[in-house]
Amino acid sequence: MITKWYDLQLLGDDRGSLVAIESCKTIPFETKRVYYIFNTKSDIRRGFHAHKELKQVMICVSGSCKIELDDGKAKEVSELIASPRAIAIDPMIWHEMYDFSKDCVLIVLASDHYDEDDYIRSYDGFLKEISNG
Ligand code: T46
Repeated sequence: MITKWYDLQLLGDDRGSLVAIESCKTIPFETKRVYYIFNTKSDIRRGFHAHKELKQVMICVSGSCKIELDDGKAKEVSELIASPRAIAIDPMIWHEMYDFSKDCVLIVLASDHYDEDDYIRSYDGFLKEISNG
């Protein structure tokens, strides 16, 4: 199974909802970076890379989009909808996001600081790395 979900606890009361994410508790790594993706056009596809070492989880907090995860042998597509669920983007998983709704907001928690050298941006290069083990 390529796709791994983390079910986050929905906390809240009659004032509204709240979700808390704690490093090494709710998600299995220490978060060193948080970024968010929004205002993406519906006909845009983004991602098109895998990470060598970086661990990430992605949460859709508004709207929806799809994500395709590819381990070099099989591909799985999931729909992300605003909910207390996080999807794992593990190292050496090629990923692409698409079908963004206008109001889609994705929050991503990452295990390390930004490092372009950690990206594999060529699909052929990704397949080569996978086959080299
Ligand atoms: C990922 C998916 C899910 C930075 O300077 N710092 C950062 O922390 C990030 C994430 C990006 N950038 C720069 C690099 C590019 O010039 O922002 C620009 C857009 O990033 P990128 O084209 O990589 O965006 P996506 O949506 O294709 O990929 C992003 C993350 O980069 C990536 O790690 O896994 O979201």
